[in-house]
Amino acid sequence: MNKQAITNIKPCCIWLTGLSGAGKSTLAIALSDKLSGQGKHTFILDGDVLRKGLNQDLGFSDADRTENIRRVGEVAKLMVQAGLIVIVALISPFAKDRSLARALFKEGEFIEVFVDAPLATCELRDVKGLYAKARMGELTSFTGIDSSYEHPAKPEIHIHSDQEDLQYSVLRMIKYLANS
Ligand code: ADX
Repeated sequence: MNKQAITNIKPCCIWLTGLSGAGKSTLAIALSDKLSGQGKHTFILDGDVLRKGLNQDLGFSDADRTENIRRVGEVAKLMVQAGLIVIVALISPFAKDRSLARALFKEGEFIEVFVDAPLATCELRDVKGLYAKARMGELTSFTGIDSSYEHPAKPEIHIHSDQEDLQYSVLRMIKYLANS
């Protein structure tokens, strides 16, 4: 990937969706680092971070997730208008909510990336110990356990994070962005 290709990347919203533990935040950071290293202005909107501030009043009911995604979509839109490359990392489990977020943007500005890892893999990793808690009934409405995740039907990019090397996935995303 040459510098010229990266220079051509326009302000946009890269929307990473997938199960908890699928690797959305890791990908967001790696992509942001790569773009920032080439002088692009990026910002990561990560569910775990936002739920401690802007969205601290929200839980994990379907309605609260819808509101979470709506707010993040609106913030991302403003940031794209300000000229940033925005990387969103949210489970965003429901197709309807994701398409409402997409509808906020101009054609081509919203890039849905399905960060795909099997539930069994995410559960085995269990980085935050939340799957174990959900299995024991200490956490309810947990995505993949007792709350559903609707796979994106036609994501712009589909990443098998359990099979692909991280830097290869970053390269795939940058190639897509540079050619769109
Ligand atoms: S979303 O469904 O509304 O898009 P979001 O990405 O903001 O979710 O937050 C997900 C993060 O919240 C998970 O990575 C996990 O750390 C934490 N979390 C806590 N409770 C739950 C739950 N019931 N379901 C999913 N994630 C949860």
